[in-house]
Amino acid sequence: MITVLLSGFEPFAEHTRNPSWEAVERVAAEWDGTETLVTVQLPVEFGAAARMLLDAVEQLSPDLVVAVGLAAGRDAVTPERIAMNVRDGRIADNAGYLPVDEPVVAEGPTAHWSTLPIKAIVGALRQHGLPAAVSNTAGSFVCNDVFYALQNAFDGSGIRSGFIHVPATPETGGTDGLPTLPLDTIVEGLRLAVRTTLDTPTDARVAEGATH
Ligand code: PCA
Repeated sequence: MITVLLSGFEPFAEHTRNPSWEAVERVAAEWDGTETLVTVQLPVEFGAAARMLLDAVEQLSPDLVVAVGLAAGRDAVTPERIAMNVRDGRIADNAGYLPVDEPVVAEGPTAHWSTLPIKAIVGALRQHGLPAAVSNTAGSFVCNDVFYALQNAFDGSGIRSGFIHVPATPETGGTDGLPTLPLDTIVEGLRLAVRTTLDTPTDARVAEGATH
């Protein structure tokens, strides 16, 4: 039995809702494959969010982990290429913590690549008429913190993991003047991203190029 762990986040900053959580819940509830999809909602807190995700990993031993977060202002579903070993908040996290130029993992490598087939995911979404693009930075806030901790934990394991940022929806709040996508579109995009990853052999990632 294949187990897929999906994470989303609680609301933060000016946003009253977080579509990353709403979408992963729906992807899991509506999944029609033979795989088991499990979801976990993470706090928007440096360190604590990553610990919660890695605790779930330890409990479930998943075959694939896809962490999802909101990137308000983006207009496409964006698989992240690279996680950086830095915490540098523009705003404080939900626990009031605002790190400046700290590492996620002391003495850890500068960065980790995503091990999701990010180009195949973008291709699949576009083929279905959904807006998608590779992103070259997950920022330096809590999403990148979780992404880096996840990739660091799985480094060399052969288990696929990565991070996808999604745009705001019209219901997210605090998005005046920013682009939004309907939640249904985000759900369909994430569903396709998981399906594509499951259907793309690990070797195909290497064939596409070592950096994704
Ligand atoms: N987005 C934030 C943290 C939680 C979320 O959904 C980020 O991009 O870091």
